[in-house]
Amino acid sequence: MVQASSTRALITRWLGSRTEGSRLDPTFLARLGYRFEAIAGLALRLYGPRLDDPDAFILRVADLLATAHASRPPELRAGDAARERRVAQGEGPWYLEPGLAAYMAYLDRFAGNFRGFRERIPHLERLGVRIVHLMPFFPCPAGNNDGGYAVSDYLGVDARLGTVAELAETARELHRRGMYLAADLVLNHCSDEHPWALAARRGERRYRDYFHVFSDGAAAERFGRAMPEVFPETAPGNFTFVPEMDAWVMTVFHRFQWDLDWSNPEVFIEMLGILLELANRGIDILRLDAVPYLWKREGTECRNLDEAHDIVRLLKACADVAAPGLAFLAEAIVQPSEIVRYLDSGSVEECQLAYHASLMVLLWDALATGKTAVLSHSFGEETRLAPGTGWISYARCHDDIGLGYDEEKILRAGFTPRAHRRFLLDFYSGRYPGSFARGRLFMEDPRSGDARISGTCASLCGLEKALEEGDEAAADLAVKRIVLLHGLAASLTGIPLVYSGDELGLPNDFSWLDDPALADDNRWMHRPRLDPEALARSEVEGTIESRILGGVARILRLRKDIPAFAPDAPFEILHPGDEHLVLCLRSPKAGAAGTRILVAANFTAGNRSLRLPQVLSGLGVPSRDLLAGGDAPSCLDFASGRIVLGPYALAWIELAGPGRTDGA
Ligand code: OTU
Repeated sequence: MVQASSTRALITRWLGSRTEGSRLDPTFLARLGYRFEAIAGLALRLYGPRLDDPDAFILRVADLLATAHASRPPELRAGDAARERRVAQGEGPWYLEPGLAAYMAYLDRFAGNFRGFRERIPHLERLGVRIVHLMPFFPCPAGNNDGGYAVSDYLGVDARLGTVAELAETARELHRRGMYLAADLVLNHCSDEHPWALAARRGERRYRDYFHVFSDGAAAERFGRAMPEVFPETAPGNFTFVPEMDAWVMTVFHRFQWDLDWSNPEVFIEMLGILLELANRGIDILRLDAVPYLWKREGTECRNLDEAHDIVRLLKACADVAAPGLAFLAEAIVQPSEIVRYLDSGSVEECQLAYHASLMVLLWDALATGKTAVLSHSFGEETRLAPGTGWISYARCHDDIGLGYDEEKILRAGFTPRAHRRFLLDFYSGRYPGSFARGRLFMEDPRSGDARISGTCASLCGLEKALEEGDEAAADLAVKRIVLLHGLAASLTGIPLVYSGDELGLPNDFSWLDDPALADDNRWMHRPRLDPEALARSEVEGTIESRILGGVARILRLRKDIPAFAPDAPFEILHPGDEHLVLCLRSPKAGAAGTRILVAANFTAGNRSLRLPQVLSGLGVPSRDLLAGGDAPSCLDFASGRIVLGPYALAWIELAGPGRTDGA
């Protein structure tokens, strides 16, 4: 281990080795000095045993940081400084700025390409989102490439979508409008057509070592024994036999996605260089794809291992030196207690944002059952976060909905876990009698009976069925459900995220079945193209599209100016004694001005009434419903203190007067 004193010696040695030593940017040097010990410590912990010359490795990392910082465009450096200033002045990190909302889209499906994207920005502004996640836009193999998550060149741009220059220009354009760009770093695996994989196939030792390769099939089998399968139906097993190499390569996702061996320090150096270069193109948030899978150890599930966390810490410490404006978003769709570990990481930071996968599942649970016990009892416990971190709260994304929550919570809510799971799968695949949903099962595993759920928000909420049956009342309820889910994502905690097409209520898209490259992956049913006609209809008052877009936009607009809805403002779930309602008390952060808000949601198609003084005893006096007048209205009667929530209504009741002062 390098000790503190030798750390200083090492940094001095490094400065001496740089010809431009004296010309290095002082801010850069200050940042490097501040992080150097953490970087050296993590690098040695991860790679020490594999390094002949640990000092040389650490100096290489420092070199990379210096080079990346030197080529960081001036406007991005100015942005870094502004973001650091915010924090220094006590305004908190930029990505937790109150009012931010996010949108995610496949560039081709949303706008054709980077050039078309520019013309779609007004749509995003109308919706009220300021963070845009453009999903993988990198070169990838033709045919099945897992929606671009099989990357063949991390620093290129898929020619069908545009050029590297257009990517940087898109980032600049977004920044000019006060918006931010999020993009993927697909760091667990690359495509089997990536030059590293091609070189490994040719037998180049250096590159073979970039992957987990087993010449002995039995050894691979042993290694994988405890590893779960991500796509059991279409990509069973965790290894693929590669004839040219006469060996088994680890492929946890698809056979064309080769897992990188992050225990190899050269893989770390490669990925760090890529990360810093992407940051220099103006990306503000890097979504760390499949981050739980980074480290593998025989005999384990090869998920959520401590080393995976150390890798993220090391990457973040490095990014903080060369591109300190950059935030990491953890894509860790794992158990709630494991997700928070990517955020709450002790003294060295890890990710700043993470998908609130548990909230997402809990919302769908409540919608199917019409009961909120599982949500109300689980949500709070899993959601306490470290300062400076926040959730991305969402109803749908491009992936399936997995039902991976703790069985104990289901039991506590009075359900039998197995039967409950079966019910949810039947409900959302439309098999359950009376179900309004039109989804499909994804990755059904006949051995375990497990499956996940595919379908767009609208189709799962009943819009597809209602329109097909020409049932206006049912369509009306479906619209309310869609707005309710987005409204809760916008007001329970975190930063709300809208998945492209959901703001227009786009139904399942069955064209995926006609494309052989997509046909075995039904997640494509909920990745519709942004239909220009639906977009046009959204501008016509009274249409379904305008009601959904209008409803969601209104919620995002109103939320923007409510301090209690800052992403990291406190919340508390209240238990109203009505199993069909969710009640959540939001308070402005300590020291911030603003009133408390009671978020109230009805998960049934009927009216529910509630006596507020009872649930609010001592918490404050209801003054008005900030959402009143919307699509699913509530009715607040001051005299009696009673609120009537209409079908699937959401209310934001502002509280005045006496109340507890925690957080306020
Ligand atoms: C991610 O999802 C992406 O979001 C998917 O679109 C990709 O197919 C996949 O990675 C491979 O790149 O299993 O069902 O805990 O759950 O990484 C989706 C994280 C997935 C995994 C997640 C993965």
